Amino acid sequence: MRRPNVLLTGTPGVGKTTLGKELASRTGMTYVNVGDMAKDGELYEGFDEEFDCPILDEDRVVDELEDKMSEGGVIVDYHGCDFFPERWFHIVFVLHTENSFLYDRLESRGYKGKKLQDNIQCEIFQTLYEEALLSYKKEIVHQLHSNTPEDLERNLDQIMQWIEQWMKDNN
Ligand code: DAT
Repeated sequence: MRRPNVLLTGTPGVGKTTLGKELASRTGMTYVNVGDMAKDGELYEGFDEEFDCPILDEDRVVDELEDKMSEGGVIVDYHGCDFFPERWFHIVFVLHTENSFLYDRLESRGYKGKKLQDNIQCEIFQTLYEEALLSYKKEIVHQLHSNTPEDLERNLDQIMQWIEQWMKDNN
């Protein structure tokens, strides 16, 4: 049975991990958190002093994921999307959170100063939505509100319905 690959992207704190893990547990699909994968495998190529974070070795991430992605049924979670091969994904969801909610979530994660401001700005300017539209066909890119637990449930329902339909159409 063929299953689709789903990309969840958006600014840190918008709820990708929460949605991705729950989606995986309800569908039996495989959840991949690219940030964790990079940390575990030390897939870095330096440190960005300005943004206070390691620089992802994008080529090694792509190499390590290639086999899994070609099997299908993978949910990928990352706050970037322009370096994945376009052919990997059947649908792309960009999560969006209002600033008042996002600010609290990032603050309670320990973000402050420039890092907090940069992430809030990233969300205000819809940076990840733009990046997704430049990297994938616009027909497969969808924005989802991710402010409340009700949003989470609705997003799960919608994505599961979409997956079910995709499987009917492709098997
Ligand atoms: P991300 O993976 O995008 O960085 P996360 O899943 O770790 O985000 O979520 C950040 C915090 O926000 C975490 O404490 C859970 C909470 N959260 C996620 N989605 C939510 C939603 N729809 N409603 C309320 N809180 C949510």
